[in-house]
This record gives sequence, C-alpha cells and structure tokens, in this order.
Amino acid sequence: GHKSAVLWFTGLSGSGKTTIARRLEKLLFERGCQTMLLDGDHLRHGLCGDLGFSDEDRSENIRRAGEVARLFFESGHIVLCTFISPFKKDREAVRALLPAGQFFEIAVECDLEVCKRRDPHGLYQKAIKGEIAEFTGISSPYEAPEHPELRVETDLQSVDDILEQLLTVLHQQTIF
Ligand code: GGZ
Repeated sequence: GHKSAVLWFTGLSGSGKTTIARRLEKLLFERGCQTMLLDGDHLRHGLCGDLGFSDEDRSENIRRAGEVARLFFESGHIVLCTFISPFKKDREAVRALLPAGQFFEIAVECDLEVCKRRDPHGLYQKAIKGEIAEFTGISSPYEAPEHPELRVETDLQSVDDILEQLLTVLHQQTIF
C-alpha cells in the first residue's frame, strides 16, 4: 500500500510538466500505486471547457483542478497535476485543501528561451506574433514558487535524473 498524495507541477508551457508527470505515473503504476494524472490541456476540453486564459479564468481553472485533485486524494490516489498555475495565491489555495506532508509543489523550471525553442504546439510563435493574447511568459505573468517542496530544471537535468529526485522526495515523506 501507499499513502495518498498530490504532486502539483507548476511551470511555463513547454517546461516539461506533462512529460515528467507521464513518466512518473508509469513508474508508480509499475510499483502498484493508484495514480491519477490531471492535465491542463485535458481538463480544458471538458470540466473547464468554459474557461479561457484571463487571470480570473485561470484562477477558476486551478480552483476546480484542486477540488478534483482533493477527491482523488481522498480516495487514496497519488494525484499528479500539471497546470501552468501561474498565480501564487491559487496554488496556495490548493495547498490549503490538503494535509502538509502529502502536498508537493514541484517547480518545473526551464529558461523561457528554451521553452520558446521547444514550442511543441507552435503556441509561442503565435503568441509572439500577437495571434494569441495573454500567453504565459509573453503577455501574461508567471509567478514562480518561492518555497516549493522540489525544484527541477528541465533544461539542465535529464528526465531520469528528475524522476529519481521525485522518488526520493516521495520516499522521504513515506508516501510509498
Ligand atoms: C498559456 C495556453 C494559452 C495561453 C493555450 N497561455 O503547453 P500546452 O499549451 O499544451 O498547455 C498549455 C495549456 C495551459 O493550460 P493550463 O490549464 O495549464 O493553464 S493555467 O494553469 O494557466 O490555467 C498551452 C495551452 O493551454 N494554452 N492558450 N494564453 N497556455
């Protein structure tokens, strides 16, 4: 068995949140853990399909995501959440829903220039041309975490390296 936990990955578009979370989920699954991956891109097609990218809509997006995370947490899952979640106050509100020691804010750091170069969906290019308004890092703010449980640097570390770091933190907190 294992304890439930929420791992909250925050970072810019293209920073690698989804890539890391998918790899970690696979690893945890292989070790018999019950996991749930909540991804910004996915929720925005369903539960949060009515929301855009204004500051208010992003806050509401994170509020709903946090409530869903809590439900899966209560049912015993290790919940992996990948949302840009650019505002400190919104991330703190999610943190407040969960017990200390079982909530992990993970700062997925990556130089903005590297994110722009990766540009997996061509969104940065569009944002720079002004075709997408309020794009995080270009025309909308990102507030980096000050005291995350873990910081990873995807432009400097390998994914394997980061996975090892994540597993160490989960072990230290006796999640599994
Ligand atoms: C930021 C945007 C925007 C704007 C569309 N700003 O990298 P992606 O493409 O696949 O994932 C991003 C996703 C961000 O949704 P979140 O729910 O994580 O955002 S937030 O936490 O701020 O509510 C990006 C895409 O949506 N996308 N327009 N203007 N990202």
